[in-house]
Amino acid sequence: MLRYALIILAHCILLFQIRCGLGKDNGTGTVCDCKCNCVVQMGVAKKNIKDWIDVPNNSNKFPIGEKELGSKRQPNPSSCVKAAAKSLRSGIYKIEIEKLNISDLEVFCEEDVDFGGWIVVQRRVNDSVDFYRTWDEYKKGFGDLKGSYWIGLEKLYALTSSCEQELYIQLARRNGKKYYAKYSRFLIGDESKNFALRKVGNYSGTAIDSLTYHLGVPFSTHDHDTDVSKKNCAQVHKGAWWFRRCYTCHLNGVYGRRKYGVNWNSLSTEESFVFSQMMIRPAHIFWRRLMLRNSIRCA
Ligand SMILES: [Ca+2]
Repeated sequence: MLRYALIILAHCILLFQIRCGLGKDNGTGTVCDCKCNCVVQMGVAKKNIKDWIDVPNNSNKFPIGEKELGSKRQPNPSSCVKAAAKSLRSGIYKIEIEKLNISDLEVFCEEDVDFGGWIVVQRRVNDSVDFYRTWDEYKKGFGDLKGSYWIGLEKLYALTSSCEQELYIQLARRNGKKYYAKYSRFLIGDESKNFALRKVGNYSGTAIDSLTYHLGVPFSTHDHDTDVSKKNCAQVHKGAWWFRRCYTCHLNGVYGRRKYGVNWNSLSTEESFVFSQMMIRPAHIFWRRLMLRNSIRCA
């Protein structure tokens, strides 16, 4: 009985914090409820992140784990959630990847999708960048940050293994229709595991799940065949991916080629998408920071 009472009490506290945080900051003076539209909630979320960033260094309101760095130059942030929090604009920012000893890696931060704070790790917009490349090239990364781009498996491993990440995939058809697939977790293994796709979490979105089929399999390139098929999937399909036998999605295929193109089979097996973008963002930190900020204000 006591257990149920505690569960109900915990729900009440959580609901109060959400309503209090969103309601106080939406500028309307009204308490926000489930009818709030996404635009309002996105604005509130961004405003709260911006406020948090603007808190003076000597404030005791920083979330646990954040330290004042005194007169030393502050290191670059480790994610787009913080890197783009002041401007709230999509574009190129510098982040650090501690695991690789990189202090100023330029990345593209996407601020206009699902509350922002996303690091773009893959993008296809045209055929100007060749994606039929070697293991070393896929390991290091290639392309144009503002155009077609692959961040590199080493960096993807370092980012996804440093803290829990979620994944957001955008797709667009030639007829203009847009889709998305969101996965609650995204983790790949290190090079000794051939950067295998280790976690994808739960799917949500409009694109229908095509990625979970690839869970647990290593990454393959034409010069590094690790797929379970007798053939070399990367060579046959002119790309590189977490191939199994061979794929239900392959966003690194030949741009514009219908059959071996930029494919997402649950939507269409005979179509190359004209736009794809894969993005990652820390899964818990984003919401924990937002809620902490709100709970401080409401206290
Ligand atoms: Ca094979």
